[in-house]
Amino acid sequence: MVVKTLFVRDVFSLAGGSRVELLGWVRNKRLHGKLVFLDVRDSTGVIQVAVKVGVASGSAYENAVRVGREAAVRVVGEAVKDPRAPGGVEIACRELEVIGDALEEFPIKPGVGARFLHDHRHLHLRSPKVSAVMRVRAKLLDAARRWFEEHGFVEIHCPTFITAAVEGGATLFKVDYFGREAYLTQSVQFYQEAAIYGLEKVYSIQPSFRAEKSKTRRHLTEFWHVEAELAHAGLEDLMKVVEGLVSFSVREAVERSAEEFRTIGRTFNLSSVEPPFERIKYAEALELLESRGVSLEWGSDLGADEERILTQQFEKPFFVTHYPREAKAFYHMPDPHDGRVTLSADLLAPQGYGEIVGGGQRIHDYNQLLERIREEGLNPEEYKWYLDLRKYGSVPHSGFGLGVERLLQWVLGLRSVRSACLFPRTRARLYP
Ligand code: NSS
Repeated sequence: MVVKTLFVRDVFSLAGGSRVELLGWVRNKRLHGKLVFLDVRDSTGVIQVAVKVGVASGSAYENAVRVGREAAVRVVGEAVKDPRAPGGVEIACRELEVIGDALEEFPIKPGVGARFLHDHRHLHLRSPKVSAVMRVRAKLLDAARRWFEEHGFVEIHCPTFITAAVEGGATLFKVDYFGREAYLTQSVQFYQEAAIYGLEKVYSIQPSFRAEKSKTRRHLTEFWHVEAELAHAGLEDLMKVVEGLVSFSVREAVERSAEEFRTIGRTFNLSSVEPPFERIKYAEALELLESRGVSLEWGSDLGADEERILTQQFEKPFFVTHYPREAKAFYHMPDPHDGRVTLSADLLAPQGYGEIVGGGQRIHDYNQLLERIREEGLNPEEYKWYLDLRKYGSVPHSGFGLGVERLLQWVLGLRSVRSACLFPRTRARLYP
């Protein structure tokens, strides 16, 4: 009889004695004399396999007794209803082939600490929880791409090696580029600004690098950055884009991931991404903080502590706009009605999570940009091509960057952005 190889998920809907074949890994094993229970996992779930003397072949029983956790196996048997089995179905095993044995005892066991898990991330990736996070991540980015495509944005791919800072020199990673000093990109913004003159609306999904020295739950040295830039757009247009993108992508990812959310143990209320998102000015944010007993000096950027306290007062993401010039990079457009502040907007996730998006309107006037570069003590020579963009048909334009791991941290309720990455990179972690 020809038996079709199935996924675990499909076996659950098949119970009733059908002959099935599965390819999976042994997650757990319980020995009860002449009966061995194996929990066999594949990418779609876990199912109990009962290997019983008399039902299973002799070699199947021997293999079940000796096989180690995380060995790769091929199981052939009948899917039968059994109310005692998790999920109500088990496989009555006939044949058990060991495809790849576990050469040593699998090191990940219940009770090992977070550090141990990160040191063994290459093995921990097999856990259903990590897989669930990666699936939600993929769905989120898929939804983001669909949103951009439906709204006329063109995906572009920008270089990683760069010659001048976008977001300040303090977090630049230096690399030796054939004897010249180069850096890893912190943001593809400047390249996107160049691209809008041909394409008008562009987006990119690629890694950014920052030599973040402090150890926090929100900072990686390599993170995935969703960035977009639009010609002929001001601050309000930009906020509409961010609002549309974030609400659509999160709703789609949540609606298509019910099982993953169950695995992770997270409930996410979709009303918390229902547009519109509130907009408050930086000055109002300072007042709100003051009312909570936190005083922040005008001009300082909101730090992690301030954002935590501020966002605890919100149930939905909200924009903080009009940051002071001194809190933002040189390219931000000063507000024509109040030169102390910029036409900038960050999107903050509620309930203590904090900033997930940073963006705003760019200076499009050549002289104004040159003046801001000089004011910041930067060398205009290093920004020559960027300044060039303001010489030929410059137009008002805006853009933003969204941190993929930050967004996932909030949506999935993760303690740290590290859990949102396959292999996180931080100051302290470059391995595995
Ligand atoms: O520094 S940002 O606020 N803005 C920019 O880089 C702009 N040049 C983007 C643009 O307008 N095209 O970073 C944007 C977002 C920020 O809100 C975070 O969500 C994320 O990028 N971000 C990070 N995530 C994880 N780790 C680190 N270190 C990090 N830095 C920024």
